[in-house]
Amino acid sequence: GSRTFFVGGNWKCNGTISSVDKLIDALNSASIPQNVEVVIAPTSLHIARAQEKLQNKGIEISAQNAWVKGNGAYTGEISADMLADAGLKWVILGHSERRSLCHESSQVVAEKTVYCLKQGVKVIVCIGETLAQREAGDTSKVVTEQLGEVAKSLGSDASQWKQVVVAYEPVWAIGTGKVATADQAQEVHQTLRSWLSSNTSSEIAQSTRIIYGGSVSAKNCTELASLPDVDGFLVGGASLKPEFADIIKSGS
Ligand code: G2H
Repeated sequence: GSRTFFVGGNWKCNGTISSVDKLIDALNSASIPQNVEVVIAPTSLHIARAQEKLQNKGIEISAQNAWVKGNGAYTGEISADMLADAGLKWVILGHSERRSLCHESSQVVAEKTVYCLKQGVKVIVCIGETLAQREAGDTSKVVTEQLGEVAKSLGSDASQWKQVVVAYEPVWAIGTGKVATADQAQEVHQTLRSWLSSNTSSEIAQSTRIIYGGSVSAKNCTELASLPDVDGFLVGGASLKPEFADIIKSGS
């Protein structure tokens, strides 16, 4: 297709100096297909270490979150200004763990998105429904409302959307080993793309990467990667294992 396949590795709150070194060593010897974009997200503490060690030019490093504003009296936070200054090209925003555990609203996620883009940091924005929402038949409504907050801010500015990857991560599939079926994933991805087409522009809908996250593994990635509206993955647990290399290959 016309969209470059995107594979993100979200390391979440995991790692030691030595495990980071080992993961980066493995990634340095991994072959990254020309047509696959690979981004890994270590913890804030481990980013500098990963930058130092990473030699594979096919891989970029991402943060897992950023503060909603610039530098200042915001104890415990990291700003997009710092990410940009450190040479980071990407940040993950609105992961469901941050939405549920840290009470981040879609409004805050949209604000963060705008701020990060302004600093020149590209955004992987996460959306997804809970099991209860899916069972109530609210999946489309929930995910389009979540994406809608971002769209309210970005409008139909294609140059802004080019810096955004949308990660659809059904909450019930995250870290549970319960991956969405191909039909379930394709249905939501298609819904999101047609929503983008109606609410931004067909150009933006066609060019925006919509990636899937939630228990992606070497076993299930090939089928998911073949779906017309799945443009890559955000991988959690499996990004800490050797199988991450196989998941990267599924995109080529
Ligand atoms: C979803 C995903 C990565 P996992 O959170 O963002 O994690 O692959 O462990 O379900």
